Formats: sequence, C-alpha cells, structure tokens
Amino acid sequence: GHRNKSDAPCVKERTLIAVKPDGVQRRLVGQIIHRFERRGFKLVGLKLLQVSKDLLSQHYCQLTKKPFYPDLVDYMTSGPVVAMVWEGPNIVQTSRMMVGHTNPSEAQTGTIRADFCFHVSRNVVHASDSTEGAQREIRLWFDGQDLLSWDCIDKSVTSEL
Ligand code: IDP
Repeated sequence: GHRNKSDAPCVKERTLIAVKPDGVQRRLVGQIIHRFERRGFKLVGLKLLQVSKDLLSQHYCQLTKKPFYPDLVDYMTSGPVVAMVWEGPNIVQTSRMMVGHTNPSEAQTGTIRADFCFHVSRNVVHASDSTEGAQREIRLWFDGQDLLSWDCIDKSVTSEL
C-alpha cells in the first residue's frame, strides 16, 4: 500500500458521495465536485441516475421506520442524483467534516451543508458515515467494473506520498 514520509502505512479509503436531487436541480454539482477535487481526493466513480425506491430502502435501511421516511423517499426520487466514489486517506471521516451536520442549521460554517442549504429535508448531499457503511453503499450503488483505479502522474504535488 501507500506509505507516507514517516513510512507509516497510510490507509487508502473510498466513500460514496451523492449530490441529492435538490443539489442537481440547483446546479450545485460542479461546486460540490470542486470541493473534493481541491482537497486532493481522487474521483474513481461517477454517474447520474434516477434512484429507485428499492435502492433507497437498502441505502437507508436503518431509517425505513422513521416518520420522515416517506418524505425522504419522495425527496430522493424527485429527480436525478449524481453518485460518486471518491478515494483518499481517511476520506470517510474527512468528507463527513466537509459535508457537515445532517441538519444544515447545526452545520459548521464552511461545510457544504452550511454553505448551500438550511433545512434537514433538503440537505443537498450524502456522504457515507463509516468505513463499513461506505463499503456497503459503494457495492449497492456501483458495479465494481465501473470503479477505476488510476495513478496520479505526479504524486509529489498531491497527498499521495
Ligand atoms: P446523514 O445524511 O447526515 O448521514 P442520516 O441520519 O443518515 O443523516 O439521514 C439521512 C437523510 O435523511 C438526511 O441526510 C436527511 O436528508 C434525511 N433526514 C434525516 N433526519 C431527518 C428529519 O428529522 N427530517 C427530515 N429528513 C431527515
């Protein structure tokens, strides 16, 4: 695997990031991708799709009994979603920090949710919340053959030391 300058192993993780239908409708896809690119993370999968109720019930399997679940289904199936897999060291935790609190009104300024929205039911973006969750979600949303491992041409200018 990758090693950093101190020769300590550096864990390469992948996570699922999705721009939800409100983010696509509001033309925020580019700005959201920009945040992950400028952080130095690597895009390894990307697609625009209409999410099915079946995919959603598996993706949100822990939420199907919540009172807001029917509204969440309507929201998430109201238009196209941009699903992405991003890769980088500690990306699961870092991307949660970049995305911010589930409720945008509690999100730190500078996070995607604080900067682009104000209501929990229209919070623009999804990010996996654990490494196990990320692996499960990536398998659910993507065929393995649609994820590309590619080499950075100059690792000295990115975080891939
Ligand atoms: P997360 O997206 O920050 O991981 P989860 O608790 O997994 O948060 O909730 C999934 C999604 O369900 C949220 O992003 C939000 O769109 C929606 N949601 C969560 N809690 C509420 C709520 O209390 N009312 C309405 N929608 C909610």
